[in-house]
Amino acid sequence: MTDAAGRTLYGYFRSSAAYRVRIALNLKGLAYAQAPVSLLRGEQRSADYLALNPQGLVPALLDNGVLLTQSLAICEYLDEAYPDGARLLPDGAVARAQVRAVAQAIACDIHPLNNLRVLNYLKAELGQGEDARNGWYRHWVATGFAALERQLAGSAGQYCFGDTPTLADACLLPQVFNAQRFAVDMGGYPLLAGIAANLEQVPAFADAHPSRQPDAQ
Ligand SMILES: N[C@@H](CCC(=O)N[C@@H](CS)C(=O)NCC(=O)O)C(=O)O
Repeated sequence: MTDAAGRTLYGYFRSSAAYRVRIALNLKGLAYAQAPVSLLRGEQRSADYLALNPQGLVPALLDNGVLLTQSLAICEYLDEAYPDGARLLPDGAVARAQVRAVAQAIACDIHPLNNLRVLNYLKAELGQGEDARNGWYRHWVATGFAALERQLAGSAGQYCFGDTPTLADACLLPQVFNAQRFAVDMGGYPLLAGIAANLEQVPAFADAHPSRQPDAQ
């Protein structure tokens, strides 16, 4: 399944990594088809999908015959390959490094600890019950969000960096959505909660919301 623009996103409606890429594609104004990979049914470990992405993780993006993986790499690729329209990274080495730092704090330091396969390992291999798994989840989100709340105090406007959405915002909103699914109280992070509320009003972010995807259940 490839659309007229030759672009297909392999993802899952609730995957925060796929959600980041949907936001990036929307911000760039790039049309794409979706090929849902059900994490609930374990389709990310099917032979067909592993042939595309041996990591067995979503998202993967097929763009004009080129298969790309890793959400941050995909987002940066889109920004470089399609420089017209919104920019996910600002001009200037310092500003770019600062945006990447927030994006990576979420995508590399918070999200991987709370990924499905990690939670499943805690359950199946380490015998941890639901309360322990939820405690683990909330601990790592709280650690990461507390640091971001302080870090963004110096840069935030409507969004993470001033009043223009960036790659940092494409990572933040999905992580906040994910945290709310696990009943994390956002009251302790008023700045992050406010930015997330602002982002929800931006069409590129609203259209990427899990509830608006073809595989939403
Ligand atoms: N670092 C990867 C992470 C991808 C990732 O962890 N995807 C999750 C969904 S958000 C996944 O496919 N999980 C499947 C599993 O845990 O089995 C990226 O940013 O693309």
